[in-house]
Amino acid sequence: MNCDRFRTVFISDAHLGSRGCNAEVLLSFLKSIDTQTLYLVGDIVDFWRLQSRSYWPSSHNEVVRRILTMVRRGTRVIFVPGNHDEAVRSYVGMNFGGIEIQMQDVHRCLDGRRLLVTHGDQYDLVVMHSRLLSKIGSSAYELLIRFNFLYNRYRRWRGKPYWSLSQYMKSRVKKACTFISNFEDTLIQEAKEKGLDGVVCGHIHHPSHVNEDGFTYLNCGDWIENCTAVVESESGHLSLLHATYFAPKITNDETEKDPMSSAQMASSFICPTREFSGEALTGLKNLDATKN
Ligand SMILES: [Mn+2]
Repeated sequence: MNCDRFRTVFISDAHLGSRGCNAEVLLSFLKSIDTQTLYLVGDIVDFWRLQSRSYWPSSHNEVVRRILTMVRRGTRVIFVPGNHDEAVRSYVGMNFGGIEIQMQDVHRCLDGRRLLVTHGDQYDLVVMHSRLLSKIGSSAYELLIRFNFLYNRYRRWRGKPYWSLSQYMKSRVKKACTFISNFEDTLIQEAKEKGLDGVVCGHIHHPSHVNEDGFTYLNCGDWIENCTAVVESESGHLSLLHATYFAPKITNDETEKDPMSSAQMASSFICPTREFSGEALTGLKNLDATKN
């Protein structure tokens, strides 16, 4: 079988066991690749969903079987659990059917660069906050309105100007909008503090490839909406791959410092028997056009 060959493939946020998972696309992607190492960067199985409702169609089972087949054929598989499969975190350091479980890992690229591999939820303070908020419940809002009234009566008594609760809430929403960039910044900071050259993560379902000051941030995206994977080619080139088109989709071309052209990239990724179809090329163009 002709396969696209890689040195390393990173996937995250498949959410097997949930209805949103594009298991068929993931399965055909896994069948079309041959990689030395496969990183499962968390939220591969959605245990949260499975707890409330059992949903496990055969295609989801096929994905698991495919991964085990890859192990048997010599692929090193490392599973870095996320928050939806945090139950697996109890087994860190163990090996299941050849799949190594790690809390985090450091991947050494062919060119010597070292990348932190982590799901990323540990650095997501917003998720922790929103969990807390949902526990408090909606009655807290009424309490807050009451507090606002009493607090402003106190301020008036002290001769201070009115303090606006709604203005405060608006500023909080604005902060939520900068959540993605905060998440990226936190992870970049974390990897820099560890003396590493980059980070590969998932969790926020936002595929991304940023090269800045010699530092690389890569987010695997997900298999619900994006169907993306981070790949390291056999020549050591890192990129973000859109699995639907089985062709590399490079983001942030202007920040991409690698001298390899996208045409060269394409020829190195596409197996000789599978040519670029006009449709795939149009698809790629459309993807680029819709970006931003
Ligand atoms: Mn997650």
